[in-house]
Amino acid sequence: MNRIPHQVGMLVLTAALSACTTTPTTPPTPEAPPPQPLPDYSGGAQAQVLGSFAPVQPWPVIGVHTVLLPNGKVMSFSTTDGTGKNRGEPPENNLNTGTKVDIWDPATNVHVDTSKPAELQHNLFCSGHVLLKTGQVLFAGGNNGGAGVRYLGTRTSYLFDSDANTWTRGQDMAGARWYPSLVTLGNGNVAAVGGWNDNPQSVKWGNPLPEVWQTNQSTWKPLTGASSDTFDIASFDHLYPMLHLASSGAVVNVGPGTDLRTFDTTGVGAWSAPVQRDATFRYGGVSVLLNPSQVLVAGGNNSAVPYGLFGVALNSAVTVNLADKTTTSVPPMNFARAYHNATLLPNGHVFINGGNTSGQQFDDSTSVYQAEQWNPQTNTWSALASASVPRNYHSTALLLPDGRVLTMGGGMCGECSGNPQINHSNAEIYYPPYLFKKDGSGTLAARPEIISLNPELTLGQKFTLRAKSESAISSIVLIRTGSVTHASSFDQRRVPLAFRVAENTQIPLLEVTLPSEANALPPGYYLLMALNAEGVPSIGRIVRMN
Ligand SMILES: [Cu+2]
Repeated sequence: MNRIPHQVGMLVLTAALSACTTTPTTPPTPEAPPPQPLPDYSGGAQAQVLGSFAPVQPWPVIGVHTVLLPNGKVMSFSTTDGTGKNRGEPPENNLNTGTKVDIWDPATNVHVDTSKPAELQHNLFCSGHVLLKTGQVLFAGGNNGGAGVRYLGTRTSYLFDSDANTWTRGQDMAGARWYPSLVTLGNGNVAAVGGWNDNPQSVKWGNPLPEVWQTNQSTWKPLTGASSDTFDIASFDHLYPMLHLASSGAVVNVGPGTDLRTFDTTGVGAWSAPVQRDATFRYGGVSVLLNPSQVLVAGGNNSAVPYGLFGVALNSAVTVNLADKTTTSVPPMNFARAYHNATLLPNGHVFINGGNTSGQQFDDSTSVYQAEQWNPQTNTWSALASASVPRNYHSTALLLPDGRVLTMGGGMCGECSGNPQINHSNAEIYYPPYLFKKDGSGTLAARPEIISLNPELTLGQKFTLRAKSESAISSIVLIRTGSVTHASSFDQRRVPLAFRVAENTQIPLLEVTLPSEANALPPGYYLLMALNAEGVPSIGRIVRMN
């Protein structure tokens, strides 16, 4: 995937701003260079149904955290020494040791070690992170070592600029966070919620005070009216809480505890009274926004104890209506899973991989190798291909611009009780069924190609693109660029777009209309993909919603 050159982006932005939003804007010429097609790949006769995992490839880090950058490259990182060996050290030993960071270019398969201990002096292992509308990645909190039976968070924030490859320390937060979640709001600010504090003496371990990163000012604003202290019983919902921006503009917490709560981020902030989602804790489960008012919550460990050490993995799944906070059961997954990953695909299916059935954190002996997907249209799960490597606690999955899913990591267990082989510094790239011809040949299908595009978009705007395709384009979607860790995919969102054929020429000109609601399409970066009549997606072009 080639990046959008900055100069082109600026020219296009100027053009977009000067154009009336009610008339189609003209695609820029010359357009950004088109992305490279995938090399030949054979997935076997079943690939059109099951998809296919490519051979395992080594990875320079254990991919505990991963972020798709605006240039189409993939950042992944783990703790300082790459194994987690020092993750339980006391703070004085663990501070100022930096983070091991890798940046991988899917187009060339080249890795670059981007660890910069002079600039990044803290351990971002166990932080929360999202890609801001500015193009910088925001990191909040991290690992400040262990204290007795538990870990401590950090108050630090960092910004990574992928143009300059530089790290900048941001304003410290009011409180520390280990395992926080971040969620982007409709105005482009980012709420940071939960995580454990940095006070070894505290009875309650969770950080009860949400804060909002004010993107334009680069400052944190504590939301003093939204203390979650009252529901901090076992700090359970402070460990990577499942948060989603609803169409109302509020954030809804759908887990991993049993309750649903609405979080109003305006003014000083407020939490609504809880409503029960279902009776089971779902630590290590996944939650996926299906549309602006509905979330799928699947699997997890049914343990009321933080860390989920004494539960058992669940196969059950529910959907939650974010508007009225009602819960509906959906059929169970094919496998019970905890610490799995969920990835929204361009066709709207939810791809699930990894996890184990025991629900024990570093247990590879009960790994689920077979992936599966949920089709929200038919409300059914279907089994997919099997991976070769366990992907459990500390594994990640990320949709690549080319429509494949990068699955990696797992482990990072420190001394691992003498079992270091559960540290998986490798990756397997999954080719979903839509990439293959439907003739049983196992070879890659011809793909639509977006050949002309304005990479800077505005809410409510109509814009045009040209898409080359052997069959008619059936859908055009935006998928938020991914930012994943600990079974959480922050801000994951897929937005189908209305479009019409404006010029039925050999390479048709399509006029696309963007939603006008910022809460349905928050500012930031998305993959724009066009799917043909057979459901084959184009390679995604990275665009920015302003
Ligand atoms: Cu962790």
